[in-house]
Amino acid sequence: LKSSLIVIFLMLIISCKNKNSENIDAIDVLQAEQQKPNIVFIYTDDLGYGDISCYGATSIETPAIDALAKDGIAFHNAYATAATCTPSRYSLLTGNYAWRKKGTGVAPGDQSLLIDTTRTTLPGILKTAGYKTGVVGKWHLGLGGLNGPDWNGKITPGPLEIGFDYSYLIPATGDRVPCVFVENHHIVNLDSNDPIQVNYKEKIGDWPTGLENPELLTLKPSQGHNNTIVNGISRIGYMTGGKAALWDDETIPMELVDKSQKFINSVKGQPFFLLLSTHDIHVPRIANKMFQGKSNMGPRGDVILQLDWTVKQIMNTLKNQGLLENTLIVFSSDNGPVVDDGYHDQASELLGNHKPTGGLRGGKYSAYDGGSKIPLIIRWPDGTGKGLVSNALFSQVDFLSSFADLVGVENVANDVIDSQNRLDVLLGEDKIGRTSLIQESFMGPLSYLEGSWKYIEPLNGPKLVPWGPVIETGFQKTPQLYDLKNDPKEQTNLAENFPDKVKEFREKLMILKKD
Ligand code: NG6
Ligand code: CA
Repeated sequence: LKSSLIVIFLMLIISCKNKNSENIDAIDVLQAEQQKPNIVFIYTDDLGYGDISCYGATSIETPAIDALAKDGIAFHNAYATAATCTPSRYSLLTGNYAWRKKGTGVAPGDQSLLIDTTRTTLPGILKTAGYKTGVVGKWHLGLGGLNGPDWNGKITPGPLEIGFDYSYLIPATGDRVPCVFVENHHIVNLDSNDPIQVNYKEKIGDWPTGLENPELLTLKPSQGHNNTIVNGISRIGYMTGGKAALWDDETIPMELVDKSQKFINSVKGQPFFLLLSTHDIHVPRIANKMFQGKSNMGPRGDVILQLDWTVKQIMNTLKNQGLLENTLIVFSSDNGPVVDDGYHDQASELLGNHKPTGGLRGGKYSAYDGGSKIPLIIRWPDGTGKGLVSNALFSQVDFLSSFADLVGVENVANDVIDSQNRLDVLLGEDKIGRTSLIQESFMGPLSYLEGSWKYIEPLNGPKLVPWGPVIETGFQKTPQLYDLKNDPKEQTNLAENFPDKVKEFREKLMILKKD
């Protein structure tokens, strides 16, 4: 694909010379722009390494996602940069590890925009290269200036100020207020006679809360999530007003597919980049009627089927528009899986033999691989690497520099510290990939991966996620060292056997932290 792009550019130059024209003809430029592949990046929420059938799940079928893997490359050694959402997304969009910036842990729903509007971003780079850029779905990177979002006015800065041309957002997460969509700078369907108010410190207005009125709940919280009740579900944070703007939990995926289709259809004569950031399979897991009870695993399984439906709809849209031959599709997840993440939705009771992490240790929040080793599938439009399984080491922080290369942006500014150009990995040509990478756990230690070694820095803290989900955090007072090749489940701590390695990795991590 890289070489075919070069050929197209050469042909363009030759055709210009033939015409003996000094200025490149505008139509030729347009044609060259159109040769750049569209990019559809489906970024799922909390989907585990073992949650889909093409990554080994046997209790659930995900045919649309499996088809992507069959026609593309499935990466089995790829990592989100963190074990929670906000830092992973921050890295994807900025090309930097989030722990470099304070306050990039799980963001509250009234967080101000976490990405500096002056910095290099993935959508910004693609925009420079002639792409029309859109983001649809979960944002969770904050909105608005220092005082947070002006919910009843113009909500800015946000995605449009960091390189997106269009946005249709769940501002934070499905379990955080306000439960409304934000399109570009405004809440959708907000009635000015019923202004919206949001508060993350204390109750605001008179809407019932899960704590005070549990009898009103259709889904009961298991941890936290007992503030304002919206659609029978109590959330994190308090809100009141904006009734006409409230989303319907059961149709969120349909809404996101619809807005994605509209964005795709709106682009004319330009390549496009669509970041479709699904709410599935995050809590609250409210499957549409089409999927309720269909997985035999309860809502968590049902929303995996719903996610597969989303992928199918997007693929059908691309096919029907004749765009499949010129669209690169990426499918991945922002962090590892969690079973009970705060609501009694039978996820544990009905799990059966299903292993969301595919057997990896830990899960969402954790320093162990279950926290940030994620499925990653890339389907190239020309069939490059069709059916390949790659074990090359890859980090999502590398998309920025890799896509910059793909679209012909040669110099990425030096505010991008961590993103490496790993286009050859994404093309399936480089089978080794990164030498090393860093994983960020929630509240806790960083891990340093080099080759098949993994070092987890020593840090004192609770062994299990303190608020409920039975997940090992990775906190340990002494260093941990695992040989992932022979021990992918991180069972045997080899730190005492290899003190030199521990010392070497500790120093390397320290140097990287200072960069
Ligand atoms: C936790 C929430 C969890 C989820 C997570 C963020 C509780 C008890 N748990 O604090 O439900 O919202 O934050 O998930 O409130 S993430 O995928 O967006 O990072
Ligand atoms: Ca997440």
